[in-house]
Amino acid sequence: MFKKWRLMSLFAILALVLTGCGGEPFLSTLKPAGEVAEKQYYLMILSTLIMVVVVLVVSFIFIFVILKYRRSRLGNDHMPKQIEGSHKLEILWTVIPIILLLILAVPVVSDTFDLGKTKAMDKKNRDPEKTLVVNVRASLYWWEFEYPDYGIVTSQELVVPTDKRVYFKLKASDIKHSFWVPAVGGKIDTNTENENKFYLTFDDKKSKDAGGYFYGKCAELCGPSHALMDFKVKAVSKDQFQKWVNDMKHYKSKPKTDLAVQGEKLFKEKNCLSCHATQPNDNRAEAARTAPNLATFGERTRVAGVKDFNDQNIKAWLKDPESIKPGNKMTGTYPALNEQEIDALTEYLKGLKSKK
Ligand code: HEC
Ligand SMILES: [Cu+2]
Repeated sequence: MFKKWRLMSLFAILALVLTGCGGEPFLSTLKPAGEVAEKQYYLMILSTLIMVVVVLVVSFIFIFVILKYRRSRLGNDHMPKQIEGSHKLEILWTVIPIILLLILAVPVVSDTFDLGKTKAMDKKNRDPEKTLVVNVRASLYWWEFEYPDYGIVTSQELVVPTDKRVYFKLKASDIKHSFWVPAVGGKIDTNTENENKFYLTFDDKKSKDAGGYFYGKCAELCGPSHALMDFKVKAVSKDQFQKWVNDMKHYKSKPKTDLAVQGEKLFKEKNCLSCHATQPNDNRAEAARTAPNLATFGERTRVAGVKDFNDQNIKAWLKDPESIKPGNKMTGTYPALNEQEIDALTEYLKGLKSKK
């Protein structure tokens, strides 16, 4: 009896945990926000349905047989009808699973091929307004997004137009990571030895429901800060996207206060510039891009991908990045900063924006 209760409470907890999965439109696989996520969602529903039907039918037969053929009902000497080698039954229980597998296999295979259709991105004279390509590069523990057609590099926050396919070319700079925007689709591995390709679409209405931002994650265990390797996807209308591209192409950010000017100077003196670019038209070799591009840092919603964007968190990051993301590649690479230097750097970084 006691054992049963233990089992029951386990199931109760499991049910509670699972209800957590339904959740937020910016993060939930169960609230698909685009063509790809929808396809993946319906495949999930279909396979679950088939499994449920099989479990129900088998359970029903099981219980029926237990009840109907009890010894107390039929007596000790009852000998049931022998069905060994029955053609009818053999055919039945071979054909039914085959049919179920076919129902599952046809949409899975056809969707898999559909979702892998990336030819459009390799066309020679591709029009970026029709077929947008973004190069994604994953590094311990941050993300870089390059728009090769526009000569723009950003990091941590991916900006995309809604209601059209956005094509991604993905790789990793150090070890294997995996690109995943749960509400929109994926995941797909980012490897060091080859590039993967796929596309996603970001539904306009659903992205508004999600507050304009989807959450992205690294989905491949990559080290102590793997769970903190988050990014954001800002999904905007096509017009807004073109405006953003234009702002980024004509990027000019000048420090506005004395403190910010001081910060800019420190940014050079303290070695920051050796890793971080502060211009979006960053045309260094890819391998030389060793840290997040900070050109639009002042427009971020998060610091280092995980902390709310405010002065306190920027300062905490500059003071001791290790306390926020263990094992990150910035820790210990620059001389210790005093309070005043941190204030100045914070002021300067906050002013880095594409919009005037
Ligand atoms: C050795 C290269 C290196 C140096 C030098 C360096 N950083 Fe970083 N920085 C990084 C890396 C790598 C990250 C990403 C860490 C992560 O998220 O795992 C980062 C992250 C950041 C972030 C958060 C970025 C974001 O997109 O939210 C800020 C802000 C920052 N650095 C500022 C500075 C400043 C200011 C200095 C100089 C005092 C500096 N960095 C020096 C490599 C460096
Ligand atoms: Cu990772």
